[in-house]
Amino acid sequence: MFESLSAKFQGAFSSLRSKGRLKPSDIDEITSEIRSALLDSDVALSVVDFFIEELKVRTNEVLADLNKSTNPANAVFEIVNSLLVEILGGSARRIRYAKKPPTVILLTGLQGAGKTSLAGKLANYLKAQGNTPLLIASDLQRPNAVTQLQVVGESIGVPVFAPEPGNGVGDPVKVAKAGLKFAEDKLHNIVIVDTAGRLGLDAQLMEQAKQIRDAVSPDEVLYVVDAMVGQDAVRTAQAFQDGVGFDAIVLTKLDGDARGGAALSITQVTGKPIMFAATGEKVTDFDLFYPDRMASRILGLGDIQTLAEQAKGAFDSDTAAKLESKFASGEDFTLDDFLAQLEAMKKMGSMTKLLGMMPGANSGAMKKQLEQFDEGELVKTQSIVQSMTPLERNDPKVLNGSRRMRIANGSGRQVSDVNSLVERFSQAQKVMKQMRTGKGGMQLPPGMAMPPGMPKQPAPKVVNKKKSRSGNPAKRAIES
Ligand SMILES: Nc1nc2c(ncn2[C@@H]2O[C@H](COP(=O)(O)OP(=O)(O)OP(=O)(O)O)[C@@H](O)[C@H]2O)c(=O)[nH]1
Ligand SMILES: [Mg+2]
Repeated sequence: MFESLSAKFQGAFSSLRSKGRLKPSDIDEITSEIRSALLDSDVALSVVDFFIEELKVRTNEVLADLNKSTNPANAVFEIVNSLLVEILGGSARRIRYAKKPPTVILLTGLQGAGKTSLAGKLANYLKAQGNTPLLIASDLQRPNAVTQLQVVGESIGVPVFAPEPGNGVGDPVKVAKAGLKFAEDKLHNIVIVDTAGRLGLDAQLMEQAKQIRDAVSPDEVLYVVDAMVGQDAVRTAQAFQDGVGFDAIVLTKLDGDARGGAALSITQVTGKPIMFAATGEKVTDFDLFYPDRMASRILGLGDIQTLAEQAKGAFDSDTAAKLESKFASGEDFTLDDFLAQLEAMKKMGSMTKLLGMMPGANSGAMKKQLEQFDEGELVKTQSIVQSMTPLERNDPKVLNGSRRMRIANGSGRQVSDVNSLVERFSQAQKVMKQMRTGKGGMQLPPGMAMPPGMPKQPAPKVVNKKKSRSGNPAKRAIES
């Protein structure tokens, strides 16, 4: 998902980086490229207008400073990053539990949005957190909707409250109420109410959802939306907001390859945060949504924090301890550490998904690699790093042209592959450094040593105000 948006952003920045000092016309150019990238990806016009207006204001405010910074293009990049984080809701939001259990979560959304699947994914996640969820089948519209939820419930070991079989069409509002009573009696601390969807918006659907809402007084109404739906997504979300109201959004089908920009617009348009993301049909294809991590992915920096959390189990304790002390002492994350990550990842399943979180995953060389992923490709990526000397891995700045050529030859890759790897790596490294020194603070997963991918807070407008170490900013961009 978001590959084309990501590729366009990266293309725009790659040409900006080649410019060194920036003139107002360069800013105009990148602004217009970003505008068309957003529009082409189906981002809602109002959101594009906001984004571009803010981008112009923020870059203008700091244009003089931009050219004093070590890397003017990166300063613009940071502004775009912070704007992306902003339209995605700023900070992550999690479920608010009721003071007096059960916490009631109501799922709404169009037909086929992924509500029933999400009910299972969410219940599975909450159960793993030590909760005792109950699923309530309040979709009595489709004949097999109840059975679908029962099958999901059974597969994850979560009970499902459903109307007695043979009860005809039944009344979903009564089922919801009875289910809630059942949960109170049986001391379930969370209930998840699955409701019926319709193909399009209709008054009856809204009315039924409203009645269920009023019957169970949910603590959280989640609006489930298929991220593959195009521009209609925003209009439909607004209609649901007016009709039923919701507290947060769940994006599903993020594993698809549609443009997805409309889904990215819903938060800005409705003012509601995205809480979860579904990335496949399996019950475990479920992630908490982090605006900063998503922005990081879209900008081609990958999602090293999620990667780190998932790779946690794959690191042996020695490597983990080494990385932990390294991170604590403020030492740079090096290509050797990167190599250790790759080795650890090899021990895990779903390599494509994991690699998709790597810096540059959506850029030319690596995107192709992902699409045609096989174990041999991973070995080649590793071989680029392995073809480097210890000095080069520790300090990629020494990688001049002839060293890069030697590495390309040694690893059987192109120099451009080496360049791309080094460039993405050093960008990610910088962000990690900002994380460590930044005000926002940082939370590592318990026992985990890996540096995270992006700041928790939106990045400051211009983060890089240091004087250029090299006189020529373009040269610095290549050097770094
Ligand atoms: N690839 C992919 N498929 C998904 C995802 N979430 C749901 N699906 C599939 O989408 C289809 C519809 O999902 P459901 O959960 O039944 O959708 P629903 O909103 O409950 O639909 P109705 O009950 O008809 O309103 C199913 O085939 C799911 O397996 C996802 O994140 N990725
Ligand atoms: Mg359903």
